[in-house]
Amino acid sequence: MSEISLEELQKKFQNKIDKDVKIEPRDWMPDDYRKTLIRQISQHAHSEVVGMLPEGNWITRAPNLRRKAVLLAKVQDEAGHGLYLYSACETLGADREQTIDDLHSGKAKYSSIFNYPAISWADMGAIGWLVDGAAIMNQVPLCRCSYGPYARAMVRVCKEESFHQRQGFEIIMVLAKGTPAQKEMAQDALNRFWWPSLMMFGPNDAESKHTKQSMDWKIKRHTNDELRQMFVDVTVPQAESIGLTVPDKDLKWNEKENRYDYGKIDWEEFWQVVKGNGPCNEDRIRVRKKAKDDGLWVREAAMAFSQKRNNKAKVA
Ligand code: FAQ
Repeated sequence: MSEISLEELQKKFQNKIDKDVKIEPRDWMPDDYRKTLIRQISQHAHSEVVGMLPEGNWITRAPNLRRKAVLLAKVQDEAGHGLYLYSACETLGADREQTIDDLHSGKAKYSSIFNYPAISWADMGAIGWLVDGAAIMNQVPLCRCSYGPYARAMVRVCKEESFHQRQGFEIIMVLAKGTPAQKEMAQDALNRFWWPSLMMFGPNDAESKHTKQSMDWKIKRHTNDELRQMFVDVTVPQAESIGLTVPDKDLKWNEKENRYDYGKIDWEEFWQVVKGNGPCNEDRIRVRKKAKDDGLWVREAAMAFSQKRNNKAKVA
């Protein structure tokens, strides 16, 4: 059988990208394509898992049984998203243990948004409405990502995120229509989560070092600024419809461009949070490490059980 040259492999790969044919785990792919996917998918997986913490804190404090059951299901969904994503990452040859160790050592990133504290029940509404809302805006286009396992994982993730977004909006809407104190709580949550939610989309296009290449490879389908703009355009009318005010004095409808103009994002704050200096960074990693240590006996027991079953099967 004749050997396929590197040039031919690259051509075949590019052909698939051009024709929107998915790249699958056993297909040849450029090293940098693989590296970019491992970076993005592992960061995404870490975000889902660290993202369980702010809401997880409120499960025991939910105001009634219905709210508790819904929040519990939502947080469990995020754990599931982490699992699909760690699995997608493994199809690229990444080692899951190593990936998680990189999170714990501070080498790997996760979304900046989860380094902000959730201090009131209204924050559960704001997280579902704004954080899941931003996540959906970013992830729906990822369902068309060129890498098959990531794209397919995103289909289910987006369905679940859309339920999360609605449950969050319902919480905030009920508070916004409640007593003056409840409305104030809802407004306060919006004030604290608005700007960090806009930061979730990443640096401005001019500062985004990966966007151009990721768009060429059809991993990303929109730039960071395009997605941020779509999020603002969809979310501002939602806030208005429930009588809340978006905390941006420069926010204005731009008739000519058919979109909102919005104020300047504090990029200094963003990079400080990404570098580990946000209000909750240390605590988030401490809790994740503890969860790994505390769960060791469960993993050992599962391995021992599986070993025992394998041994029995061999004897039979
Ligand atoms: N936080 O060149 P770009 C969720 C980093 S899931 C921290 O623009 P790229 C569900 C970036 O990694 C939320 N770091 O990078 C949920 C890069 O650093 P590196 C997570 C950030 O990859 C809801 C550097 O800055 N979603 O919320 C952030 O082209 C509620 C330069 O940036 C995903 O991960 C940030 N916000 O674009 C769970 C979606 N932004 O790696 C629980 C998939 C950028 O060179 C409760 N990811 N950086 O060291 C993506 O779409 C992309 O990776 C972007 C960044 C858009 C996040």
